[in-house]
Amino acid sequence: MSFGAEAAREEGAAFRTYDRRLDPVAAKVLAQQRLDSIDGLALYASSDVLAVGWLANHVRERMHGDVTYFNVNRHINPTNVCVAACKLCAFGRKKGDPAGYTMALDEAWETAASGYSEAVTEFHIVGGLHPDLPLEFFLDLIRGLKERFPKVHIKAFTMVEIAYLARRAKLTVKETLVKLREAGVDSMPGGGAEIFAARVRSIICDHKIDGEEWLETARAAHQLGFKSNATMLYGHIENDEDRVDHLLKLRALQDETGGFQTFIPLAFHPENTPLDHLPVTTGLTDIRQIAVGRLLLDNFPHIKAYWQMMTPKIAQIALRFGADDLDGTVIEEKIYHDAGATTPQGLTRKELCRLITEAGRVPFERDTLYRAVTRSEESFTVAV
Ligand code: V47
Repeated sequence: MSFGAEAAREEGAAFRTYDRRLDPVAAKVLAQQRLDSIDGLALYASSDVLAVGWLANHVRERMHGDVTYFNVNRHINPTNVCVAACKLCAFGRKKGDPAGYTMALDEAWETAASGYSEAVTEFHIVGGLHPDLPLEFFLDLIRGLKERFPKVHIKAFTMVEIAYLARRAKLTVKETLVKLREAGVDSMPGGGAEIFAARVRSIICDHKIDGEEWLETARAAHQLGFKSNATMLYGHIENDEDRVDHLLKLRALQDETGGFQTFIPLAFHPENTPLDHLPVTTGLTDIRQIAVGRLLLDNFPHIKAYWQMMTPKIAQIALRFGADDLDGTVIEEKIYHDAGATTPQGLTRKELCRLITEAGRVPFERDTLYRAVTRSEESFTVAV
């Protein structure tokens, strides 16, 4: 007897549900037709979460078989000083707060070098909207990293940070992006998208750029040839309509630019935030969010179960509910740990491979652009 994606296809595994509202959704998914907002709402409302997961897994296996991606990365958060004071955030500090920090350039470069002996292929760099650090500081930071680590891909700055840096430097977003590219930025992470709905945004992150500007900044980055990711923060005060609206806006931009690589749903962690009266999300909500993301975002190549946010246990289950990526070793995480996360600070390659293999999937070490990484001792080669 054989197992895995191919075996399931050979055996003609059939979709079954006791929720009749899922039948038209399933018919579309199996016929590879695009889902609409009504379908999205049915997926969120269905109590048959296993059926929702089956459909998402079907799409995931159609796109990737059993392959499951991970990378060896290091997070660097140069500063937590931030002018935005978002209610969703436990990481940011006002200027002058004793708990605020800002790395000197040397410190940031040393941080990049510290961690595992495993050679990282990606630096993931995000931080607060610092009122005093000019664009030039960040350009020097990136130039210094490229000089010291020329082989490492630099995935840096959310659309929110880019829009802020542009405004402070009195440049257009495009001019700012060109400068960042010249300094060595290779792609952008997906943060800051939160939920696009203005009603929700005005409560959870009222000082951030609005949803339109986030999308506009991502559009500009994609037009310049950058790849980026996209996130959605769920599990706070948003409703299913807001989630569907968010996903369909991402899908529409992806139709236009093709610049998104990966969708990463992020569960809200309320601890140490002004919204700490809200409950944490449950495992089923997290799993369903992965599945709905896979089903609505038919033009996104990858869906990431970010283990730091979901816990390794739920992320592992997500690999059978639509996710094909676990993110990476991370090494040191601040944003979720300030908000009460109890996950480890990092995982080794071996631990990530174990999670993937035990889920019946095949581990694939990727670089940021999803190319295969092959290793010998401490060095690595990217297959191009
Ligand atoms: O933008 C902040 C979120 C994001 C909280 O692109 C919170 O590969 C939950 O974007 N509870 C930053 N979420 C993280 C991020 C990310 C992570 C991993 C991989 C990638 C990628 C991107 O974290 C923020 C915000 O949406 N966030 N505070 C909180 N209390």
